[in-house]
Amino acid sequence: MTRVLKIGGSILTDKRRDAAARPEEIRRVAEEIASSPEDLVLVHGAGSFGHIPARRYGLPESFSPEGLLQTHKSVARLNDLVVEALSRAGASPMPVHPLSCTLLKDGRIEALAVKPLREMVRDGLLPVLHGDVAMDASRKAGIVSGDQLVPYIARALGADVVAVGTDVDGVLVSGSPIAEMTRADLASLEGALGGSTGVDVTGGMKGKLLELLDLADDGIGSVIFNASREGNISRALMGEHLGTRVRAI
Ligand code: IP8
Repeated sequence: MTRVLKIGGSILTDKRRDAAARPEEIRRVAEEIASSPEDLVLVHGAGSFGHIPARRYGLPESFSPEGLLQTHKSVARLNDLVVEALSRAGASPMPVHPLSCTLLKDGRIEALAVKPLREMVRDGLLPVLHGDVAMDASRKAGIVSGDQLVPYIARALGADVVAVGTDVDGVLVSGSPIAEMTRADLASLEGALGGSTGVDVTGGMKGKLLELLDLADDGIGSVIFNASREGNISRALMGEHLGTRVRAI
C-alpha cells in the first residue's frame, strides 16, 4: 500500500507574509504524520516561501538565474523546517527537492525520478517533496506545484490513498463542503470555486481539482480535506473519506 499526502502551504506558513513559517502548525502536522509514517510520500506546498519570491522575480514568465536560485533556496528552507519537525516527531524523513529530479515541458511534469522515492519508501524512509522551481524543456524554467507533484507520484507509485490537505473543509459551494466531486460537476461549480488566501501563483482550489480529476480519470480517487483541524491528517492517512472525495464519473 502506498499513500501520497499533500499539506498545503497555507497550513505551514502565513501566505501573506514573505517566508513566514507557522512553527506550531509545522510541529502539529509533523506529529500527526509521524504517527503513521510508513508507505508514505509527503508533498508540501511552498506557501509564502515560494509564492512571494516567485511573484517578486516574475516567475514563471520571466527567467533569471537569481530568481530561480532565491526562490529555490527559500522553498528549500521551508522543506528543511518540515523535515526537522518530522525527525523530532520520530519519523525518518528525507528531503527531495524537485528542482534536482524533475523536468517540465510547457509547465507540465515531463519526467521525475520516482525510483529513488520507491526505494526510500521500501526502506522505511519518508520522502518529503515540495512545490519548487524546475527546469522546463520548452521555456528555460518554470514552477512545479505540489498539486502537480501529487498526481504524478500517485500514478507512478500506484497509490492507494491520496489526500490533499488544505485550510478549508474541502471543495466549498456556498460556504459548505460537498461530499463528492466528479468531472461532471465541474461546469456547474466553476463559478463557485474559491481561489487561495494570500499570494498564489499556481491556481488555488481550481488548479488542485483539475489535477485530481485527471487522476480520478486514471482510476485513483483522492480526498481534499481540512488539514488545519487537529486529527484530520491522521484520519486521512488511514484512508478515511474526509472533506470532499474526488472520484471518476
Ligand atoms: O505551493 C509552488 O508550489 P505550491 C512553488 O505547491 C513555488 O503550489 C515556487 C511558488
